[in-house]
Amino acid sequence: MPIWNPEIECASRETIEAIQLRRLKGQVAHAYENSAYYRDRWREIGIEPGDITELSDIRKLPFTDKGALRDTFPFGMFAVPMDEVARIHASSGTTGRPIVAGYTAQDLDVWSECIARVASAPGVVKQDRALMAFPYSMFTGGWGLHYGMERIGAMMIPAGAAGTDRHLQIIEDYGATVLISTPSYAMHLAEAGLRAGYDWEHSTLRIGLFGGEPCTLALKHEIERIMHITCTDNYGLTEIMGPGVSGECLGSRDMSHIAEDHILWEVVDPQTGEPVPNGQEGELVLTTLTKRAMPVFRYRTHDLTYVITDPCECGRTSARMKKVRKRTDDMLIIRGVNVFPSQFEDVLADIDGASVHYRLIVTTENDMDALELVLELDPSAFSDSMADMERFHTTVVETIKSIIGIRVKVTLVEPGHIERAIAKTHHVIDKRSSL
Ligand code: DLL
Repeated sequence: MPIWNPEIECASRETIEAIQLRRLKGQVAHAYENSAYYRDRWREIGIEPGDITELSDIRKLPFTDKGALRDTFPFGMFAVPMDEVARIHASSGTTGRPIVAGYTAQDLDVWSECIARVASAPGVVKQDRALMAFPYSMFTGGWGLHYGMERIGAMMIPAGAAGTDRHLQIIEDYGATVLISTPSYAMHLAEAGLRAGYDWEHSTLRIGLFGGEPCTLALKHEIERIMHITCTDNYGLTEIMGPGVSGECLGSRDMSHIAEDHILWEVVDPQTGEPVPNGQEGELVLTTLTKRAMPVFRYRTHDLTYVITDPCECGRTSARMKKVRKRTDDMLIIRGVNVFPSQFEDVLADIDGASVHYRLIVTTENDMDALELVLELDPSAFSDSMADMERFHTTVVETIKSIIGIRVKVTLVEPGHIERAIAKTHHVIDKRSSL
């Protein structure tokens, strides 16, 4: 598979670290000179740009979190005059003010470069025709990937949130070869196509570029199986850039290469904020190295992962982060046991007849979290026989009990019952706050 920028993506660790250090110093100086927010904060704790002499000095700087971005809404973290800001994006989240990200023309250029790398990894080339199914909105997914794909020279089909019927028609009419969307939307489109009698096997579509939400291997394989395509899952967040922070290659399909020349990564213990050894799971903390409009230092992503730096079989040497499946803030405590929704996905992936569609409903019972799993049956497992259904139900309850260690209420529903999300899927429905 082509590597977009081998000089950087395959550079030695020494080269990468030298680039990172030079850029980190530049980024700190830029923020100190041009952002009152950072200058004031660093002065309070006696930090000056000259204190950064090696990469580990990053730890002298304080963490930044969502709260800081909300408090300075909308432009308080910008470090360039407003007439140099070429674009803004925002992520709404569920509560409070949106998180705003700003980009200069140079930042947009870097962003497109990072997307071009991610898209090249599964083999996107100039001859491709890409159906954009992310909305063109304040969300970074649509515009970010659009311009990165144009950097490769691919033809963009800017459908946005046109709906499944239109998307199917567009694939057929214009011979789309790449689908860009969340994995849940891709699954939704795959199923809608099957219902409409669409012949995925002979469709022109060959690659899926997904991201924006966790994607299980089971879900990815299911989409690949139905649509007869190769999919990669790509990670990013508005605060740092949007998509393009890291991307899956076809070498190690459960890891994503980080754009290390533009982003410095750390993995810390979420409780103490102290670094964890390489390869050990913790919270991902990111620092921008080249952002002009809105530099961000030591951003607490809340995403849990681990990072390794040994070279990958795809030829890239850039550090790889394990796919993000859990966040520090999605842990549930059920009768004293700490559980993440992703654990249920892993258990269900190994049960024949369980589909990839599920919801976890959290309520409070006797002052503790109580959990119900609503699980959609795979069409192959659906049966009119009560005895068969009861047997399947018992298997699900008992497997969860033996692997995760808790007994949950399991409700089985027929295929198609669970609503499909057009954008990010929220698997957990938390009813606790309303009780
Ligand atoms: O979701 C950026 C993006 C758009 C990435 C399109 C890839 C494709 P936000 O809306 O700010 O940005 O959400 C960022 O979503 O901290 C993760 O928790 C989660 N997330 C994003 N991509 C992935 C992924 C975009 N591939 C938050 N796997 C992040 C797991 C993901 N989680």
